[in-house]
Amino acid sequence: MGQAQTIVKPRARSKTKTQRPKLWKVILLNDDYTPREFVVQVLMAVFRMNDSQAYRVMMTAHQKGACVIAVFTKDVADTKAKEATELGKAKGYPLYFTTEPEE
Ligand code: TYC
Repeated sequence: MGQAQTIVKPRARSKTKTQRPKLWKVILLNDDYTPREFVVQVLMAVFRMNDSQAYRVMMTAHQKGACVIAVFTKDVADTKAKEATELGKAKGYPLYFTTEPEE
């Protein structure tokens, strides 16, 4: 009697790659009415910046029209942009934060 042969079929290679979630930018837009100091306070409160970081971001938006603040998952970006925009709205300022996907 011949020996039984066990044929081991190679298993398909697992192709599970970890998908990174797409990140979204939160962008601060300039306007002519919101006081600079208030913009700085909102950046510190919502985006956990220190005062020199917040001042630099505010001045960039002030001079260039807009400034990317940070990137987050979509949910966090949307929530923070909304929260920061609401803080301005509550004071009657047109301060506006928007989001857009990273390439
Ligand atoms: N341009 C505003 C002013 O001169 C200050 C300001 C800066 C407002 C940045 C919004 O995103 C902004 N009072």
